[in-house]
Amino acid sequence: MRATRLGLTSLRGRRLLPLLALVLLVALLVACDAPQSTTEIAGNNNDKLWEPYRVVLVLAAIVFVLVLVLTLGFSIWFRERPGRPARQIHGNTRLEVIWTLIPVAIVAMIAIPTFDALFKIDKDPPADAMKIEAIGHQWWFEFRYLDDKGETVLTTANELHLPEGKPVTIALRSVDVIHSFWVPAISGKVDMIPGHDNNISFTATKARPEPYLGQCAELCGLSHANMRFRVFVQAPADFDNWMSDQKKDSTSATGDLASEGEQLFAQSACIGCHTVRGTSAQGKVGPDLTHVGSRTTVAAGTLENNAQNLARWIRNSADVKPGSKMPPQGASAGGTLTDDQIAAIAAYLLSLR
Ligand SMILES: [Cu+2]
Repeated sequence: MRATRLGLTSLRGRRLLPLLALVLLVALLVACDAPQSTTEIAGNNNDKLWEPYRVVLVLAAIVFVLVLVLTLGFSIWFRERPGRPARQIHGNTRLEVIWTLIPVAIVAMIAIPTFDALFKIDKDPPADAMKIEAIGHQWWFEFRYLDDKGETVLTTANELHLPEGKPVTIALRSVDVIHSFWVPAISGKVDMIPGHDNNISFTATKARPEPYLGQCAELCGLSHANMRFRVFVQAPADFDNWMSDQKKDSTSATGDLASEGEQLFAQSACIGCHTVRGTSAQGKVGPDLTHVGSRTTVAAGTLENNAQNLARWIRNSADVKPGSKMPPQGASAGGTLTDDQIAAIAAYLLSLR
């Protein structure tokens, strides 16, 4: 008698375990910080995308519960019992027609709000929309701010600043393979295709001090996962200040280490690929470094921007970003610069604010 009771308890315990694990998992997921969430609406496109998203969510929940209940129910109600064999059924035209028509109706219910939202998003931007060009590179984003004639007034990399409440239109391009521009909280993703111009237009609606995280959303090679960018949505006056600061050429470094770094940089291979406006560095292959010290991250959003990480990047960028196109500069990795020289160049780059 005692043994039976013990046996029952442990059996019930074993059945409860998966349920408890599921509850724990849900609790953990709910507590998750979601820095790249499409449910956080910080742009007018996401506002329109919410309608079809909600329809899909509700329909999916109904289908999930219904299928689960019926599957469990049928397994129990029609199971084989002593003296009653399970019924074998082959084909039922009426049922088959019903379960073909139901999904057709569901797809139609999803399609109507989806197309409606797509057409709303695809509307031409207003004539006074701010013009930006975003160019995908393996593996970083180049951003160019354009004037009314389409001339570049400012080039930056991996950090996009936008004024709150002002419409922007972004021409999406690529210099190598297909990439995709995606800031989940602000707008849906659009591909950046070599030789073909795509566009995305939206208005960022919520300024905040922390950046919105963006990510390349098209598998584009070894370091695709390390191809990130940040979007800073600012109050219009703050954005204007940022813009006028960024438009200025760089000034000479102050301090011994940074000055030494400035000289080393001007004589190094760096200037073949990078631009620092106001200096002899006019390379166009890598990111524009004119105000690199003012950015919050290096290596396309992978590392915090500080002297240590900059030095690590210069020494051997592939150590941070596998497959990186920037050749290693540190003597220890096959380059020509000593650790002291790299530290000086990192100090110079940080001084470019
Ligand atoms: Cu990618």
